[in-house]
Amino acid sequence: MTAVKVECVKGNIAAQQDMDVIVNAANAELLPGSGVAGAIHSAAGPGLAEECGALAPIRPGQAVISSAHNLPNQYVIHCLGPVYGVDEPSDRLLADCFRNALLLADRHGQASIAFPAISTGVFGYPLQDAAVVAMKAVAGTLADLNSVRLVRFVLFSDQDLSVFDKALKLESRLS
Ligand code: AR6
Repeated sequence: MTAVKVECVKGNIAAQQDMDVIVNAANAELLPGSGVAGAIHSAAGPGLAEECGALAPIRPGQAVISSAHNLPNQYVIHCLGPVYGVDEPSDRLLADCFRNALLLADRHGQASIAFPAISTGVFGYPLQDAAVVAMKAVAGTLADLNSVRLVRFVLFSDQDLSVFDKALKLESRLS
């Protein structure tokens, strides 16, 4: 097991120049959409949607990898989070997104990965609960990682950032 740093920052997931992998809060069809998916697809250019067509559809909790096209990263990992109150058990499906994305990045030998707050926008997952699920999922995956050394959560507002920061501090297995 390598030492893995986990951090939370405020920012735009599509502007993480220093990260090897960014994660998309995707829809099942891996189409551009709004929110995170819209920002990632518009920064990546139309080649991303073209490549994604062959990878879709995906199930809640699943993660698939594509190249990053015009983005400054190596790869984009697309996760379908649960729609809150519809896809059950939502906590396990959300945790699967983080775990599967981390394992996929690791299998591709990547050192750094940036996550948005999957499912907490259009999909309606309460932010505080999502933050706890995310931190537990990362902590529970650490022992299985070989190449990943930095995990970054990118939050869109100061308020969201403080919720994730608090969840990080409360997860004793994360530094
Ligand atoms: N960078 C970082 N965080 C962002 C950004 C950004 N550029 N834009 C929004 N957020 P959402 P979901 C925050 O709705 O809930 C899409 O249409 C946002 O404030 O993007 O998983 C897809 O196509 C929220 O906290 O993802 C799917 O249909 C979080 O990111 C569906 O929405 C996630 O918001 C996915 O819904």
